[in-house]
Amino acid sequence: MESTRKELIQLLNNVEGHISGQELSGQLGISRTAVWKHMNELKKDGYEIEAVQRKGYKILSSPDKISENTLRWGLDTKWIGHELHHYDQVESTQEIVHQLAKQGKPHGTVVIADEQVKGKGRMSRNWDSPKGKGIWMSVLLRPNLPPVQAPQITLLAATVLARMIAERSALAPQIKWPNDLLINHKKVSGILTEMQAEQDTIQYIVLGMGMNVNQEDREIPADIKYKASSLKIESRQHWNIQQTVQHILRLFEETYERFEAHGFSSIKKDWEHFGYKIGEEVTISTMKKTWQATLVGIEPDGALRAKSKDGEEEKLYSAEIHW
Ligand code: BT5
Repeated sequence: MESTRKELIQLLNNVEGHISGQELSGQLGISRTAVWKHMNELKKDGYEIEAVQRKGYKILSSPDKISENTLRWGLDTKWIGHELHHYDQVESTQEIVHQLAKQGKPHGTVVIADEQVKGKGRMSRNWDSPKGKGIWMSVLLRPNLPPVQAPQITLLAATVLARMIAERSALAPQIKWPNDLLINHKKVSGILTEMQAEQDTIQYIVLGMGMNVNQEDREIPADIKYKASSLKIESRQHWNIQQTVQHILRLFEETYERFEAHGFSSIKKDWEHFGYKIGEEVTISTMKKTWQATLVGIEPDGALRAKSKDGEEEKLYSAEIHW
C-alpha cells in the first residue's frame, strides 16, 4: 500500500501534464478503482489533484508536510538533492550525513527532518528544532579545497539563505558573521559546518542549516525569545516549507558552482550586501580575549576584518560577535 502510493506520486511527478487513470493502473498493476481510491487518500493528505476527463490526473500542489516525494517534485537541480532522505524525527541530521558520507554517498546528498530531538549548534550548543516548524537540513559536500577554506562554505550558505528570504519576501535578512542569519536583529537561522579532513585535503563537509520557519511567537523557547524569531513571526505569513527548501537548494547549487569557478571573492559582494553591523562598533570575543572593535568587512578569503579603537586592524578566522 505504502510503496504503491510512493510509486503513484513518483509517476505523477514525472510527467509534465496529466497522466491517465488507465496508464497509472497499468504501470502500478492495480485496478482503476484502486487508483481512484489512492487519489482520494492523497487529497486527504493535502495534495491538490486535478482530474480532467479523457486526460487524467495531475498534482497541482503538494501538502505542507514534506516528504522525499514532495521535495523531489519539481526540483530541477543538477546535483544537489538527487540523493535525498527525509525523516519524521531524528536526533540530528548532521549525524546521519556523517554516516552517509562514510558510506560513500555523493556530493549534494541532502538529509532533512521534520523534527530534531538533539539538534546541534556550534560548540555542543543546542539547536531547538520543533516538529514541522522549520527547516532542519544537512548537505554532504565533497569540495576540492584545502581545509583552511572550509569556513567559506559557511559564509556561502549564509548568503544563500539570505538571498532566498529576500527573494521570497519583503524582509531584510542580515548575516551576522560567521553563521547567523538575523531579521530585525533576531536570529532566524544558524549554520553549522563540520569537516572531515586529512592533512591538506577535505574529505567531506557536512553543512547543517537550521531555519525557523513557521513558529508562532509562543513556540520560541522562553530563554531565547529575546534573540530568536521565525520567518512567520517576522513576515506575519505562513511559509510553504517544500517551496522554501527547493528555493534554498536551487540557489545553493548556483552559488556553489560560482564559488567553484571563481572562488570566494565572487561571493563576497553578496555577503557584504547582507552583512550585519558592518561599519559599526561591536564586542568581539575569541578564546584569548574580548574587546571593542568596528567591523570593517570581510576579506577576499572570508576572514572578518575588525578595527580596534587604537586603529589596529585584525583579520579574524574564528570569533563571536556580540552586540
Ligand atoms: C548555530 O549554532 O547557529 C548552528 C545551528 C545549526 C542547526 C542545524 S539544523 C540542521 C543541522 N542539524 C543539526 O543538528 N544542526 C544543524 P550556534 O551559533 O552555536 O547557536 C546556538 C545558539 O542559538 C543556542 O545556544 C541558543 O542560544 C540559540 N538557539 C538555539 N536554537 C535556536 C533556534 N531554533 N533559533 C534561534 N536560536 C536558537
